[in-house]
Amino acid sequence: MRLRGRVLMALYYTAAPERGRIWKSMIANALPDLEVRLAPEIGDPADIRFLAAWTLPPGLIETLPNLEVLFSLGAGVDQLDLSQVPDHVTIVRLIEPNLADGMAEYVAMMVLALHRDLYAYADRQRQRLWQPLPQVPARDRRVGVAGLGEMGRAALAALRPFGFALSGWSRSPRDLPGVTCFHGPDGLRDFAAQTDILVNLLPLTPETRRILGAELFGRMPRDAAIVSAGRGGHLDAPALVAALDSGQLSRAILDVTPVEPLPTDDPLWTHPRIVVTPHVAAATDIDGSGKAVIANLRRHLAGEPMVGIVERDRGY
Ligand code: NDP
Ligand code: OXD
Repeated sequence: MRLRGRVLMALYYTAAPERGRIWKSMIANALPDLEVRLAPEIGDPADIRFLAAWTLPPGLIETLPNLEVLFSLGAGVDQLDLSQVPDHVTIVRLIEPNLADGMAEYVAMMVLALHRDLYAYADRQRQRLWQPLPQVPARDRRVGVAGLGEMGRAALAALRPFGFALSGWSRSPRDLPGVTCFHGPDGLRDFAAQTDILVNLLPLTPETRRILGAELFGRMPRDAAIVSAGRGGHLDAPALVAALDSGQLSRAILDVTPVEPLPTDDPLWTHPRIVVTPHVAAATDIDGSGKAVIANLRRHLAGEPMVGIVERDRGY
């Protein structure tokens, strides 16, 4: 594709600069007329039409008068301060198959571990206790996924072959084969009441902040468990500890925590019924994400709609 005039993209790959270099060469090969500059060497800020970043350095956006598109380097956009981004700039989140595949693996691994009492047996092993637990058939285990987007649907597809009783919760009504779907705040009550293992794959928005809290836990069946791989801001950590300590919840698996990295003295590390993984459920694949951004740049430059445009009023 030939591009008209100078078209520039700045990459803010601050956490993993080598990834920026790989993307730069991928984009140069795919779109030779697009000049990519790696931050902080972005040259004249007025040249920049596209920006890719995980987080935004404060004040950066206002120095880019010709910015058209901001690409999030992740599926979520809450880590970008959207209030900094002028209305005319389109915000695009990352949608690519490797991310969904990684999430599907993580959710399947953790739901099976809870369903088959892996952590209870690990506790018993430490006590040298040869003591079987009753085995619950998958059809009697109710697994509910909060968030029926790219991640939630991939997780449900991975869980389906095991025969779990599946349900899901979203903002608007959804219809997924083999999944009992709930939506909206009223639907959340019914969804929670019939969920033994709740998998959180929501985006973080003002409506979903601290949604994993006392009210939701109290509505779930006693002894239920949660797997949270959305965002740490979804969790009310003291409420989780209280629910675990009272026996309302049996276990929690947290891939995301209110503060990341989780401070070494945080009680979530040492709670006997919490498992923490360091935000690794679905790692951004450098090749897949580069290809997804290139495909969107091609669409945009051809005047076609991009995939993954964020609706600002919804926050995701
Ligand atoms: P999508 O935008 O595709 O899906 C979001 C889903 O959440 C939709 O089903 C949406 O409902 C639902 N939702 C949003 N707000 C509400 C609400 N207020 N009430 C009920 N449902 C709501 O996002 P993805 O599936 O791609 O990603 C989800 C999140 O997963 C990301 O934002 C990120 O935080 C997290 N993530 C974590 C990773 C990790 O490694 N831990 C990796 C990748 C993503 P509706 O269908 O009606 O729009
Ligand atoms: C994402 C993430 O949003 O990795 O992509 O959390």
